[in-house]
Amino acid sequence: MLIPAPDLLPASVRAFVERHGREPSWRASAPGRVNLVGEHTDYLGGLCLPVALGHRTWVVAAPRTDSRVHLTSGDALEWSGDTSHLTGSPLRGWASYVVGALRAVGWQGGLDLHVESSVPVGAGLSSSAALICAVVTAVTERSPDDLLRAALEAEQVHVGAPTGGMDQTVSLLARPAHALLLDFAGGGLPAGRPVPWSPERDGVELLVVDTGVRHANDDGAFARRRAEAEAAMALSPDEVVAARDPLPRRRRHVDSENDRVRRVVAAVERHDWTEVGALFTASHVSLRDDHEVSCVELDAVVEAARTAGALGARMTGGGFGGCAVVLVPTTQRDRVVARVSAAARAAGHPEPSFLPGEAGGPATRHRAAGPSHVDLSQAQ
Ligand code: GAF
Repeated sequence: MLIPAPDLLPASVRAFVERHGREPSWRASAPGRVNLVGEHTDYLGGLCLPVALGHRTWVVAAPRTDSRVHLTSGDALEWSGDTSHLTGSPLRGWASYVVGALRAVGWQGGLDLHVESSVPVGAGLSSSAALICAVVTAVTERSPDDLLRAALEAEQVHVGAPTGGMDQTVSLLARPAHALLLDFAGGGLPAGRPVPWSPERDGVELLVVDTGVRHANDDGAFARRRAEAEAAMALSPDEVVAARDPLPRRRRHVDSENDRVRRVVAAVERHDWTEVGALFTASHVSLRDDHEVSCVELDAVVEAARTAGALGARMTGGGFGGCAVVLVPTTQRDRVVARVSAAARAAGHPEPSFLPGEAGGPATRHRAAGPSHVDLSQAQ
């Protein structure tokens, strides 16, 4: 019923050999993520609390002796260009993330590269950050902070998506069985603190529900919301009171969401899952009504999950489609899954799918003889 997280390293190597005719020199993978709370706050110097997923993106690659860059993927997607593509204006489509990552690390020369992924694309689970982080991890050996700088530059400068930095940070720096409390105050790389996150030990699970509604962070809606929120945060308290709708609501979302992050961390640390669930739901209401980044399908998932026995639920990620996270007692999980699916069917929404939300590990280089996991968070 839950889509398990597969190990796609062997399939990636096999596909590379078939499509590029030799063994890859480098193998790496990086996780997608869900955010527990703290949404649309990273680009405003605020707080967020993401976890890495078990679902990952694998990249295997080898340098070429000519100047061709030849990219293939498990979806039969293929892109080929000259290294001249590594400079110039942003590209579109999936290859832009790979090329953006190569630009950001200053890649010189030709390259063959193959991608396999179990992170659903456009589902708000940071498939683009997982791809970028897997590429920078595969083709360079740098400190985690340098990899993070490159990953941020790839998406924000070379792809041109106006995102905040949460996704790349957790993909590169996550710890298994931990959430990562990120504080973006100060403008540079965020300060991070791992927060132990194992609700399973108390009979509670995090369930990821993919509504099947797709979106992209570079499609304009995200940028508009970001601009409004930035304008709202630049106002003094008096100006907020006098400002025209929607600015006061955007401001209220950001201020209340930062406060909820602090309260969720405190509740997690005292294992108060009822309170964590209530704060999840309050976050969803704020994202729906004040920040206006939800959609009917996400609202329906949250409502159905809650009435079926979940402790709380909320949309996760950029919104406008994508996924919800549901905090549910394990004994109620199957019932919640059935009721969420039934509600979607009754409303004529796409059939949702369900992923486990256990907190996984960070981007990793794999040695040739199989998945020997080099934990980059320990590498500095
Ligand atoms: C997207 C962005 F990429 C993140 O930086 C963050 O702003 C998130 O939406 C919303 O919290 O995933």
